[in-house]
Amino acid sequence: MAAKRPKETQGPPVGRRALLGMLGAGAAGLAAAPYLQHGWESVLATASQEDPTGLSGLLPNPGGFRYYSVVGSVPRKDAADYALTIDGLVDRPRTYTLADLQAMPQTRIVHDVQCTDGWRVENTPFEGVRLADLLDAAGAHAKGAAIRFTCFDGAYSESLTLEQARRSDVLVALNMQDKPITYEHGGPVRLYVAPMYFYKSAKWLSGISVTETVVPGYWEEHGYAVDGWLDGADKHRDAA
Ligand SMILES: Nc1nc2c(c(=O)[nH]1)N[C@H]1C(S)=C(S)[C@@H](COP(=O)(O)O)O[C@H]1N2
Ligand SMILES: [Mo]
Repeated sequence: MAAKRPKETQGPPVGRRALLGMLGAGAAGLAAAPYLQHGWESVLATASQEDPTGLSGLLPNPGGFRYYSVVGSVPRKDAADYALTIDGLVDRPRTYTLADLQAMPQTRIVHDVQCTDGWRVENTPFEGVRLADLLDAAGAHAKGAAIRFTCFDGAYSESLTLEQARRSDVLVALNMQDKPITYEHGGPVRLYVAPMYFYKSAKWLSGISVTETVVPGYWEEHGYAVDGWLDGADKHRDAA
């Protein structure tokens, strides 16, 4: 599968698969637990990580998706307690409820989803608020050049440059496959960065912070490319 993961080889030599392999190699067993519990489909997911041939990626699984989480348990949030905070280098920091986000103009994008593990789900609809609209409402400062995303799983994070974040194909998504995003897929709200590998699309999104420089996200600290462009992505597409 290494051939399908060119982005990973551009960073430091420790990719996700190597990290998982090392952590799983014995002494670090306890520390490894949250990593190895990569998702609810634990049998499939574990098979994928331990299968150097990548053949397990060909196993049938519902809808073609794997469920990924870097922690073993994630709180559930709904309209009653979900909150998305926008802060950092902005004029108007704000916290949005789910209802606030639902009341904003919605954009629907249909694009292929692609994970660096080799699986892909073609023509997947996502729908939600353009991140650009939220950034406009917040009024990013001139020295703000990047965005840091945080999640209510308490562990995952992601980043985009401000230019990338303003693209019209980057959503704070409320729907996936024309239904409210399920808990397993990162609901009620996840990021969706259509032109990049799916690791950029942070699940269980709870924080959007404008920063002066890019702060590498969770997998990027372990060797993933900060710019997760898919092959063939139009990197210079105009912002919204
Ligand atoms: N909070 C959080 N977001 C995440 C991840 C994660 O582990 N935690 N995994 C990423 C990776 S590597 C992929 S491929 C997709 C998987 O999304 P899915 O579980 O909805 O299929 O979520 C991305 N966003
Ligand atoms: Mo992924």
